[in-house]
Amino acid sequence: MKRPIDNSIGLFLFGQTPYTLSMSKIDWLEVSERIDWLKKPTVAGDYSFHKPVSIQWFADGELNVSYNCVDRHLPQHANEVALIWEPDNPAEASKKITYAELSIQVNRFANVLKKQGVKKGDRVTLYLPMIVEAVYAMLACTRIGAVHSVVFAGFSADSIANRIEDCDSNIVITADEGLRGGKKIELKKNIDEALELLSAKGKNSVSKVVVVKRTGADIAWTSQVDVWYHEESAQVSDVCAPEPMKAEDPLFILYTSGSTGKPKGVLHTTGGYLVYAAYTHEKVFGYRAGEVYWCTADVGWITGHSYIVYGPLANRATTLVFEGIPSYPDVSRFWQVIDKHQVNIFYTAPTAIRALMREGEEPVKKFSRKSLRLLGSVGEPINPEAWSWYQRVVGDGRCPVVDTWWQTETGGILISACASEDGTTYPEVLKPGAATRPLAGIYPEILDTEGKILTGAAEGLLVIKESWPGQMRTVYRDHARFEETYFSAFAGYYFTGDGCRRDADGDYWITGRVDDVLNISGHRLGTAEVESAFVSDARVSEAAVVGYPHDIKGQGIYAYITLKNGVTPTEELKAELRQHVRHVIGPIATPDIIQWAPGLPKTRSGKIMRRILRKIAENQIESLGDTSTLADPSVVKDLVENRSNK
Ligand code: 6R9
Repeated sequence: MKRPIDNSIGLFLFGQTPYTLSMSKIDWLEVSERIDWLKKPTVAGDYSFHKPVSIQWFADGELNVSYNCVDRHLPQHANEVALIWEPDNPAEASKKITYAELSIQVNRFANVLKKQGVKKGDRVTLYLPMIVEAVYAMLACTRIGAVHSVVFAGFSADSIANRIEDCDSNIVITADEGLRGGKKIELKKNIDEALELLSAKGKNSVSKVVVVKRTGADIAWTSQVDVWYHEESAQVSDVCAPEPMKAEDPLFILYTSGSTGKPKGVLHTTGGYLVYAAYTHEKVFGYRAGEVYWCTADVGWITGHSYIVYGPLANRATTLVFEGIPSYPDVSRFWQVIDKHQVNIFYTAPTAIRALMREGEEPVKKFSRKSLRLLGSVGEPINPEAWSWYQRVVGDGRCPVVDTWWQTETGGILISACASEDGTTYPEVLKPGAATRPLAGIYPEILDTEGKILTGAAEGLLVIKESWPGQMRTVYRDHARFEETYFSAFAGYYFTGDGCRRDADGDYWITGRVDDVLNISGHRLGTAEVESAFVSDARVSEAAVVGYPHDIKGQGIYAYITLKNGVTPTEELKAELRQHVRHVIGPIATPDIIQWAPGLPKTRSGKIMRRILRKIAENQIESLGDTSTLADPSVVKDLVENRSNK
């Protein structure tokens, strides 16, 4: 997919020199004034999407993120509620944390980290359930200039170990156990196991594990390493001066899956990210003071970072932190929480909507949901049926539904319907399934595979032409991978990895990933990661993994497995392999379908032809396409006959 030199776009290719942008319709410096700077920036964006790729925003500015999310609200609004915490079990008490209380907690947490030796620039790994301490810990890191890496609490010990090793973290923050859907998750045990794995490799950089008490479970304890958060926090002061940070100092690393190799550490920096998270939270949700805002994501994903923590708190919102799941104790849980806390803005994922839609309208109608004003969707394409149900049943036909397209890499929403200038209305007609329009300051293009710009109504590959403040800056410690992944397919553009259609009205419809990234229930997963988990079982010779359409998850995992000679293919072995992959990556990677494959369709040069495997998994065997270039076309016949998705 190399883009040939094309004079119609020569403006950006000419001389391949970096340029500073002055033509955008939005004045980003003016937008940057929404946050408090210790030193106001005098420059907005300075970037080049040509190699060497470099992206900077507000570079001469200085600020502190926790100050912006907490301290600056104190003089006038200390007693307003910052966080509402709703526990997994509705019988347990919820919590309301004011900005004054949040300030005390963040300062304390920051002092605990300092006491454990954390310094500016150090990487701190967080492996926490959805408890208020997760928010305190993130903000505490930003207060002292430490870089957090939040690892989703559903990931396995192996996955954590890889992430700790990659960013060389010296401190881990975890909890004894997590609670989700009434089930306990042994977080501390997973950390212990991860550190053992690292020690065995001689790669254990972690000196301290700070443990938050959530369930009070009996856990293993290593006294030189482990410290209880509640004991440490009782011994420190609740005053910790915010560290002045440069706009381009690293803020956090978040690992995400790509099409090749191991997950990459997406690096976001301080000033641009915060400006963009706050700006988009206001534009898209039209947040008004006093409203209760609820994003159901987990802080382990980018949606939790930008739209549970940083955007809402920078905007002095009341943001709801939910520990549980939509189906526990029953499938009315979301609607019950909405009534209980009088939620005005509700932001969730299509997979949850589809699962709840299957339960019918009755569990929704049991609750009034009168407080709702706006509904949002994120994480994967939303099918029109789910969109319409969300709008008609959940929103009683009176709440607009905004479908927000963005990525870990983009830091915040790039394409979505937005509130009107005064924040009160949304476009009259919102199309079910369309992400609609780019936000002000965002310049997408649709390209064909040759890199030609498609104009008007068109379908192709989605790229972004100009930088925006929330854009990732690099892959942590691997800038070459950053350039290769995002800027080499089409010179001069950020390539999103998504397919997209623009209709005659100019609305954008995201069609899904065009690379080897799966989207399972809104969670990103690389096929290569799942394949390498399979082949780490000694009985597996080769594995090829593809996605297939799944009613609830959006996409399911379909695996073709070739066993080593002499290994008998049995149903028990399938169950064991499924369990093995769960253990290596985490439950989100549980394969849905395993098909034994005596051989895989390969080209003569040995490359697996995934196109064919995808068609078989989708049960579209009429359109397998040309199989004549395969080294052994007969393997396809066997795979088709024995396919498991008929
Ligand atoms: C925010 C988030 C990013 C990928 C992205 C795309 C898919 C996200 C979407 C959507 C269609 C939407 N995606 N939102 N597809 N419509 N509204 O989910 O980040 O986990 O990095 O996933 O998710 O394929 O490329 P992340």
